[in-house]
Amino acid sequence: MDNCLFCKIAAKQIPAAVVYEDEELLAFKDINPAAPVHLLIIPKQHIATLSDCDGSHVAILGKMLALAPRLAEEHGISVVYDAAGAPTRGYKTLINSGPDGGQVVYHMHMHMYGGPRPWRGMH
Ligand code: DGP
Repeated sequence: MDNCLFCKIAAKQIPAAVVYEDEELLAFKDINPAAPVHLLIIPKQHIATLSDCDGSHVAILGKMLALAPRLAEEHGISVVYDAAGAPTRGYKTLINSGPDGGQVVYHMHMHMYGGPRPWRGMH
């Protein structure tokens, strides 16, 4: 898409702090982090919102979700179990869709938030 910010980031026309890239996906640091770790995972292909997805997008959606635990591991926010077996750390994954969903950039993306709380504007 000609005027899409995240298409331009995917095409390296606009710089970003890239943390992962393959043929289909890109992940980079959010420019305005709401948590100590705040990453965005995008498909390189332009998909405006989750509402534009159907069964033909199962693979790319699955790849986006499956990338999260790998990035969590690399950024120190994976769920780890303490000596008593209780979960510690962890992260939030979020896809905003449309105005009521709080979406601002109309190239579908999944947020990953993690790190010590509090986080800005989130529970
Ligand atoms: P959303 O509200 O779900 O559409 O979130 C859009 C996010 O994109 C928001 O957290 C800020 C981030 N963002 C906006 N512009 C840029 C940019 O130019 N670079 C980077 N890295 N992130 C951006």
